[in-house]
Amino acid sequence: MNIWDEKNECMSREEIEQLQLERLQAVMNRVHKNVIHYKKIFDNLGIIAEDISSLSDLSKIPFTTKSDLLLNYPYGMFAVPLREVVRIHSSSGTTGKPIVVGYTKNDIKTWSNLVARLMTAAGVTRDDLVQIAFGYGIFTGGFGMHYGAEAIGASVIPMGTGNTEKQLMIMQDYKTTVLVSTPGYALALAEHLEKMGINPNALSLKAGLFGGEPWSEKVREEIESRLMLSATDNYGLSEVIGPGVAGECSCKNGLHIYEDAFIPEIIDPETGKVLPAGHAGELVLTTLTKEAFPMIRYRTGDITCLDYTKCACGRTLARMKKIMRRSDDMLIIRGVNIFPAQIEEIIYSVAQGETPYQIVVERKSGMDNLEIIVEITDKIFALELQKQRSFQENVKKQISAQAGINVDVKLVEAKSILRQNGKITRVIDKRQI
Ligand code: DLL
Repeated sequence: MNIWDEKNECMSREEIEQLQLERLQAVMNRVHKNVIHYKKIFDNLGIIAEDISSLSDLSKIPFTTKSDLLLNYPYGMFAVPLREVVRIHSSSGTTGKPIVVGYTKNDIKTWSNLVARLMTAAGVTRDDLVQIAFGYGIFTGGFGMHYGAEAIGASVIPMGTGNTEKQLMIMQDYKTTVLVSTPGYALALAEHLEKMGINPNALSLKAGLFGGEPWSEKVREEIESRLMLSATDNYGLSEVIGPGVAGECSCKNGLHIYEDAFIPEIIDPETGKVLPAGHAGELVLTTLTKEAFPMIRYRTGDITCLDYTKCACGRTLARMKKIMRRSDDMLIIRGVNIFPAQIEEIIYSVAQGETPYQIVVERKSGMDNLEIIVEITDKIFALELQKQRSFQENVKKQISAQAGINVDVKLVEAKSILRQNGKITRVIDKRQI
C-alpha cells in the first residue's frame, strides 16, 4: 500500500504528540503576535504559549467559532500581511457575509501535499487520469484536489461541475481512471450513464474520491456497484484548509487525520467538554502548519468520533468515523454549504418583512434540489401575477448571487403550509444519506 509521506503518516504516538506540542506552541506565539482576536483572548486569560506544556492544556484555550470569523470579516483573522497571501477562498457564513480564508505560497505547498496524501491513500498514482468534477473557484474543492493530484504527477482533467453529458463523454474518450466529486454528483453521473445506456464496465474508472458532504456506507455500495470503482471518503473544510484534513485508505475503516498538521479533539457540543476517544461529539481542529490563516480550536460543527488504534495500512494517524451529522442546522446542497438563516434573510428582505415559508430539500434524479415554498400574502401581492413572478425571480437571483446555488421558489396559498402548534417546520430534508 502506497504512503505519500511515510515519515509523517507512520510516527509513533509519542512522536506525533511531541511534534504537535512543539508546533502548537509555535502557532500560539504566531497568532498572539499577529492576530488581534487571539491576542485579546490570550491576554485576557493571561495565557502564553509556554503555559501549554502538554496537549491536554489545549483545553485551557477558548474555541474559535464561525461567528468569530464573521466578526473579523474579511481579513481580521489573517496572521500575515495581505502581500504574503497568494490565494483567497471562501465559504458560507451563517447569514450575510461569507467566511474568507487565505493561503501563503507555503500554505499552498502544504495543502497540495496533504491532498497528495489522501489521494495516494485512495490508490491514485502518477499513472492515473484524474477527472475533477468539483467547482473551480471560490470553493476549495476544485483547486485543492487539483494541486494534490498534480503533486503526485497524475494527469488532471479539470472539468469543474455540471455538464453531465460532457463529463461522461470525456470519461469514456479520455479513459478517466479516477473520479473526484461529491458523492451526490457521482450518483447523478451513474444515473445519467444508465439513461444513456452506457455499461459502466466500458469505462476505465478504478477509484472515486468523494467528499464535501456527508454520505453513508449504503451510498458507497451504490456508487461502487453503479460506477464500478472503489470509493473512498475524504474530509475537510475551508476554515481549516479545504480538502486535505483527513482521508480514507483502501481499508475504508475511518478517515486518517493528518495529525502532524492538525490536532483533532472531540467535544460535547452542548457543554464544550472534551470527550475521550471513541465517544461521538463535535470535531474541533487546531491547525499546526498554516501560515496565513491559523485556527486554534475551531469548532467544525461536524459530529464524528476518533479511533487512535493503528490501521492495517500502516498509518498510525488517528482515524475519524464518517461524519454522522451536523451539530447545527447547516445544509449541504450539491456540495455547497447553506444556512437556513441566510435564506430567511433573503426571503424577508425581498418580501420586505416576515412572511411564512418552508425550505424543502430532496434528491431528484440523483441531484440535491432545494425548493422554497412561500405563502402568498399581501406582501407577495395576492392577485398580482406579474409581481408574484418578480418576487420569485428576485429570491432566486439573490440566493444564487449570495449563496451560490440555484433554487426553486414556489408560491402557495396563504395558510397552506402545514403548521404544528401554529409553527411551520422551517426545513424539511427528505434526503437519505
Ligand atoms: O467542502 C472542503 C472539501 C471539498 C472537502 C472537497 C472534501 C472534498 P467547505 O465548503 O468549507 O469545504 O465545507 C465544509 O462540508 O464542515 C462538513 O460539514 C462538510 N464536509 C466536507 N467533507 C465531508 C465529508 C469543503 N467527507 C463542510 N463528509 C464540513 C461529510 C463533509 N461532510
